[in-house]
Amino acid sequence: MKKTSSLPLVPGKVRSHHLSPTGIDGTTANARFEIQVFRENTFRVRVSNQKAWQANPYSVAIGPEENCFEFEEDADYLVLKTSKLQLWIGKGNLSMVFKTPSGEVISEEDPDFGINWLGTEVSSYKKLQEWEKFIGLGEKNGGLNRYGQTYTHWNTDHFAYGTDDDPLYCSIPFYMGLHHGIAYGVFFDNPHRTTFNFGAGNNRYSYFSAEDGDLDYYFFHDTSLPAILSAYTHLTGPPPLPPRWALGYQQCRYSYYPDKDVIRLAETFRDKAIPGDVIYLDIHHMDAYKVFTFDEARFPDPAGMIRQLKKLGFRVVVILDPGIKADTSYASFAEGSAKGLFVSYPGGKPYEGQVWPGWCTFPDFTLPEARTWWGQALKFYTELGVDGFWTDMNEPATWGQTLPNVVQFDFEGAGASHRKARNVYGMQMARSTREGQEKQRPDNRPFVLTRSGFAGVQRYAAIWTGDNVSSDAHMLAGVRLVNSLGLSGVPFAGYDIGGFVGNCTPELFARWISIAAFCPLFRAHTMINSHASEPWSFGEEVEAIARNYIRLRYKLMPAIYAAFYASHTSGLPVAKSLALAYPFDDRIYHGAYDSQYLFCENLLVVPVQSHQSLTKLYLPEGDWYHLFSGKKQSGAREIFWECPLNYLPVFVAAGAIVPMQSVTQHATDAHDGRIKLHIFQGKGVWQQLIYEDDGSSNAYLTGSWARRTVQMDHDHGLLEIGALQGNFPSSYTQAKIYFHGFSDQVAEVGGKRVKLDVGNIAFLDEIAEFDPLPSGDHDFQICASVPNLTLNLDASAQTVRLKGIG
Ligand code: NBV
Repeated sequence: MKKTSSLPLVPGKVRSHHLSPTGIDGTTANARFEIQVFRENTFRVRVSNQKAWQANPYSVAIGPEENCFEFEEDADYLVLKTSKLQLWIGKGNLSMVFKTPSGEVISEEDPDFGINWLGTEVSSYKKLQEWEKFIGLGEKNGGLNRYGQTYTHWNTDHFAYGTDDDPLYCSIPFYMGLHHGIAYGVFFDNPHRTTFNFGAGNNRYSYFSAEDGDLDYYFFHDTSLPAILSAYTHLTGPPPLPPRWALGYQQCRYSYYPDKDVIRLAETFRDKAIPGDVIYLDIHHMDAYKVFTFDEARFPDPAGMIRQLKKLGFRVVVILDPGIKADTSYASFAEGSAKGLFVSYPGGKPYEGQVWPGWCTFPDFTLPEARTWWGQALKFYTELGVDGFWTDMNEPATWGQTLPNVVQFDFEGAGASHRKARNVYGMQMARSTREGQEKQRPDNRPFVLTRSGFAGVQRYAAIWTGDNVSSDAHMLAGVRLVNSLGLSGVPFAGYDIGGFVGNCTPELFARWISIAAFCPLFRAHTMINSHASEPWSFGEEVEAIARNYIRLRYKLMPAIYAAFYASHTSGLPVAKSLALAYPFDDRIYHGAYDSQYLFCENLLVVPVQSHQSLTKLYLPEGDWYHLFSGKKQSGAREIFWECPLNYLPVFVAAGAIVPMQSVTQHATDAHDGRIKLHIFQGKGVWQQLIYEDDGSSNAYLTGSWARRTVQMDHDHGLLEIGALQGNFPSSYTQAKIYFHGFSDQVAEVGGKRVKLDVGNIAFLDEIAEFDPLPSGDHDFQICASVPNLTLNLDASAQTVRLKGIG
């Protein structure tokens, strides 16, 4: 006979239900449930076998809308319908079946044990659909398609992780599924340790489980993958626009000191005409690793040093570790103890764990008073002129150990053990750091770079992928991690260029920095005692390559800034996995191509390894121009492409408009007043936003910006530079328009015929040949004979006609 005790508990028959303006709630034989219709494309499902709900107060930023659904009932189902999504709830066992408005099944739970409990563990088992693919899930290693894999969310300090290791530092329990031309999203809003199985070790189910808490998930469906991702980001809060300087090149190392070395570092960038914006101070800036202190011997005058750096156009970002040295003579410890702000054992004794300073206590960032206290303490740094913060070790990390599960957290008054609070701790540290900056420097946009996070972390911080290793495999894994974070609501993300652990080779650094020039967060970093990772640390050839790509990054700043602004409004990433644009093209999921991505919408970046000089790549449908040579290629095919160390394969979608400007030495430095519009001949109508604001304050939130839409109607040969909108003065007084792939020689501007100029364009400078290399060793690529035109800009709209002008 079967032992019934091994069987899972299931909800059982629906016993009652009750309709409200936001959804339906009710009871079953063994559980209670609530369905909320948040938006037409966003439904929330909550089921529990406990008396009280155990909501996560941290991730969701909006509430449900009222009256946006219809309700129907028959003998077997309770049905909620909107114009985008239907949910059929089986009355027999509360199994959830999601359908499109026309009745196709999107996702269905097993009717017998779709929702079940094994002890405190709660799960949802959904039938695998034929050829179903799964993407996203935040900072997770592995390929783009997560089918056949299983993943755990449990924020972990994973020094020198392997490129298949799981879990890492950050948990975002949101994924998207695809099958039969249908896409959907699932966000499991439960902060406990969770597991996602996408058909690993079984051929029937994808399922997700939490070791405790509610089954509390959001289901999204819309007509496109970007609409689904936008709905998720809308739910968990839009990413704010970063300060413009944070989009420039950032230099880090563990650690730069003393102060004169930091100044010399900044001066070297300027002397070598290598643009740069940020220098980081890692843990050696502190006195005995005590946060909110400076080591007085290494940094006798931090304010003076920061002033000098600012004159050179550099900002300082300092590291913040959560561990507070347990030492009664240390003011932060004494204050935090007196106010009861540290996480503690049951009974109230503060928990102590070992980190840099020795035994430490940890602020309870789930306690509002502790967040406020921490935010006020940041004054120490902001008054010295520090512009940003880097929240490290916030998994929280205690020398590779995990905290005892009995340790208690406030959890906004609800109380939670470490089991429930761990995954949100880092995000709350980032939040408190952001909110502190907002208080201390209300006129400046905050910048926080965090290692740990949870769903919704994009509201507070950028993420970097922790302690990676100097290897080709890590370089490519980092690209996929950043793309996956982008598929999970976090647009501002990056990896340590050159690798944190180990010694980078010259070739690897050259390749890594070339790829990273197209990464939302552009930061080099390396470990103590490892080979330096400044752009000039690997010899003249690598320095020239690094300079070229860093300069290209700054030339692309109008495209990058517009992409971040678009991301702030849409929640879509700046580095886009090809899945967002070509979700049903099977070839983009192929292991050889699944690191390829789109940067700023229309630049197709193909990451290649350091030793490769030839690569096979996949061009999706449409035509593509090779950025550096202007050569046109047709898409929907795999091609071989040469990739010498100084030329990363980058292509532009035919039709696109790529806005650029002159090189500057830092992101807020004045350019030459010209916006350069590179238009790549194609089909149909393409648009590009030019977005400007002060780059540093929050005035953009109340309309202080300058915007223009540039539109190219390729079929009619009509370019329209839209009128300037907004009340911020534009910095561009001229537009230089480059027509790539066009054979036109004349244009009509404002009713007048104008002869187009013709010239060569090099997006990268020629690399000098260094001894003992033979002359001509380095390829030099140009876009030859590109017709172009210069226009003076004022606030009004202008039209350039290329076709039919006789
Ligand atoms: O603060 C030192 C390092 C930091 O440089 C690195 O980026 C973090 O991921 N930190 C980890 C502490 C541990 C390093 C072994």
